[in-house]
Amino acid sequence: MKILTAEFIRSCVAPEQFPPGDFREIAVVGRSNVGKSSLINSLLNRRDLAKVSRTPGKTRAVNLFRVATSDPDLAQFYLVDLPGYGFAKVSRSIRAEWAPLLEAYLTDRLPLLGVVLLVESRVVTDQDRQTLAWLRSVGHNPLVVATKADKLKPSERVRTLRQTHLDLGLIEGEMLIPYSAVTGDGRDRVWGALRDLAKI
Ligand SMILES: Nc1nc2c(ncn2[C@@H]2O[C@H](COP(=O)(O)OP(=O)(O)O)[C@@H](O)[C@H]2O)c(=O)[nH]1
Ligand SMILES: [Mg+2]
Repeated sequence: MKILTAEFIRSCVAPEQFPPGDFREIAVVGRSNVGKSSLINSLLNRRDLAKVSRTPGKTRAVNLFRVATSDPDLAQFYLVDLPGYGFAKVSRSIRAEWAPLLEAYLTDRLPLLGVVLLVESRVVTDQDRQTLAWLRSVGHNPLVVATKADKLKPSERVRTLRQTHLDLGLIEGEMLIPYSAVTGDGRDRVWGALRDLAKI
């Protein structure tokens, strides 16, 4: 499968700014700094389409990227970079402003085809578990991806990923895809899962 085009469309800070539902959408969710923007760039083979930040909590908007692929099932869709949760460095009032946007998007958005939940390999937080539970409670079955897999020592990789799977409360057979935006590890598996999602 080829990425034919990938372009930034817009940053939305209010539901009125969401597109009219012309294409299906796949949203990327996860705590701030987990690697959402890096995963989007890596999936799309682009260096800095989505801004990668060293300061957690900078992305406060819903950022839409339109992607055209050579895959007939996926064809064109929006990849959606959502604001991260768990931003220690952002004030409560600012956080209160965009949590409703995030919730509204994830519960009411008709073109939303699927959700990719990112967690960091080895570092599962209560907020990750709560987000997974909340996503399920509103009817999503997120594809769970463990980012920064390149940071794992090869000798510990299998054990650590199994522990991450366990810490998330995933059950036998539920997928946890290790991913590295640095090496491209997991990229094919994630694209495969997105294609499967589009077939349904
Ligand atoms: N080693 C490693 N670092 C990563 C990876 N993905 C992201 N990072 C780093 O983690 C930090 C946060 O990444 P970013 O994509 O901005 O996270 P976001 O806040 O979830 O969008 C940046 O310093 C990235 O360079 C990865 O796969 N491997
Ligand atoms: Mg980001």
